[in-house]
Amino acid sequence: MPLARRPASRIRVIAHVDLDCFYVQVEQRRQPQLRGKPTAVIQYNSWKGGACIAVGYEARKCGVKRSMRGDAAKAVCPDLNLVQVPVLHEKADLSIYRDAGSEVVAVLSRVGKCERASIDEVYLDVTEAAERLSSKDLSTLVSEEASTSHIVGLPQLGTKEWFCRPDASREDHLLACGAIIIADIRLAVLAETEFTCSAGVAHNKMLAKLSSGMHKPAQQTLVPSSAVESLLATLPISKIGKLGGKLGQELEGELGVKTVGDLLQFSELKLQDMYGPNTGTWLWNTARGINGDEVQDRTLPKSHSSGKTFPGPRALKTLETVVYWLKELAETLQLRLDEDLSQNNRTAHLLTIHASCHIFQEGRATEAPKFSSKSRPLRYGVDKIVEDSRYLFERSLHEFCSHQSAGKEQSEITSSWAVTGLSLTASNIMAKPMGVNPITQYFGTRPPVTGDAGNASEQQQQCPSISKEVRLEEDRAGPSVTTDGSIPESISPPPSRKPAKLTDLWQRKASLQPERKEETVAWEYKQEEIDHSVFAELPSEIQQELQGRLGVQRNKRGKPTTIADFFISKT
Ligand code: TTP
Repeated sequence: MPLARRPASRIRVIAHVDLDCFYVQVEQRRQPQLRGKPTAVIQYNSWKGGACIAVGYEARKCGVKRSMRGDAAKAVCPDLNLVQVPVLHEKADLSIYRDAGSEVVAVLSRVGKCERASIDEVYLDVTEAAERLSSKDLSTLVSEEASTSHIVGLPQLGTKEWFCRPDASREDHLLACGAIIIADIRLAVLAETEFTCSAGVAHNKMLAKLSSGMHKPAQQTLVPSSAVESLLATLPISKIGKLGGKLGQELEGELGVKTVGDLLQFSELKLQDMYGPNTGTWLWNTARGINGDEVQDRTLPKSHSSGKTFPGPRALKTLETVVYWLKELAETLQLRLDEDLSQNNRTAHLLTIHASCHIFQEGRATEAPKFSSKSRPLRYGVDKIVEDSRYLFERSLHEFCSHQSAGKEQSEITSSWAVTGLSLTASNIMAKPMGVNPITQYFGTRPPVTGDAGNASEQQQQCPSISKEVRLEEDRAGPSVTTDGSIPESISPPPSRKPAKLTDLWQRKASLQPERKEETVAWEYKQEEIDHSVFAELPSEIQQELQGRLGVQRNKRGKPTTIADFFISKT
């Protein structure tokens, strides 16, 4: 449910930064011969050439789309380079992408409060830096990159003039300062990581997020307050994250609302009456572009996930195969949990299982309800995660199948289930309290689930056959919680400290940076053991030393004047 937060009392400058075709950029950095060539990244599995999960902009020009399978993509673009996501333990290993995202977060977090929203998206609150910049003469500070910013409601030609006009309102002036800061930090991201990103700059998170994708790749868009009404007037409600699902369908069905602007005709009271006080106020605010959500100071992930899809003939049809994969997923999840504990001193407290499941009757998939996601307190240890997730899976499966077989005699039921996606998520992550051993506190927090549900795994499952064991285990294992079923992003811990090297550009703006307290860390390393992926996570002084010793070449290429130039020069 969306939360109606009070709008901020002071003018804020918020950016949403989104990396362009992220996995493709990571692969092109690993294999520079792919730069400028049509490239797509495919998910691990060979069915019809694998699913495209990221498509480079050159490939998009040739008609390749994310929804395509590799074979279909090759058919529309024969020169397409398909790169498979790295594989570990028979499933996708996203660590290179997570680490690459962490490199970017380390750069972006220099300009203000930084919230890592997904593997390749970050919110930044740059209000303080913008306020500091606002007393300066902007005409000398607008870089070429900043002057290419798009301003909603204004022709791009006049961008620099718009930034520097003397009669600008305080709101617009701060927005211009924010745009200068964000353009510079995007250049720094490019110089230090080789990745281009796009950004939206506005007075709140909702508007910043809406605008970051308006001009891609490698560009930024500003939303002045004066443009909000016309921007929202024709914006389909599905473009607002929280209106994409059930609430959006209800608004359309019950009020005939198709665009955000359509909401303006309803009073706050009416909306509260229909959708409750909180959601009603949130809808009323959203229609006016008002959003009080704070940028959270969070560069670490909110959750860890491990998942796999089993499309078409690979669907899992027995409990035995499901448990096999739960073990694989649990191993990866436990590794991530261990890493988070040792690097960040954090522990997760909730385990959630998500699955996509279909019912087959006489060999054909039938309409079935959503397989509900379920959660329970997380116990550390692969065996315990397997045990608990199996229990949750069986409960959901029981509900799923009960719905299907309601009102039928046992002899009439000829359906079987097939799982096409499975994922485990560890969330409710908190700092380990001082003086408490977080792992031991999880051992034995409840009696282990000992029921022999394994009997049901021997043959292909027909729906009703599991119900008894599931009920048995439910009695022993206590309640579980149904969640909303959304699959959280899986992102890894970012570096514990920021790289020291700043671009020349950034040095010019050094006065804008908020002060950060440096920690003292004892760190031992062997030069030959330093892997590229951990470079950004090293203490800054060691990075500098290594840059000298290893002769890191990445940043030495000629500097493009705008990020879009760089993008074009790659193509
Ligand atoms: P997105 O930001 O949605 O897309 P993108 O970065 O590839 O392209 P764009 O320039 O249009 O923003 O997703 C970020 C990465 O997440 C993407 O590169 C691959 C991965 N991803 C998946 O693995 N599965 C998915 O279904 C989606 C949407 C993304």
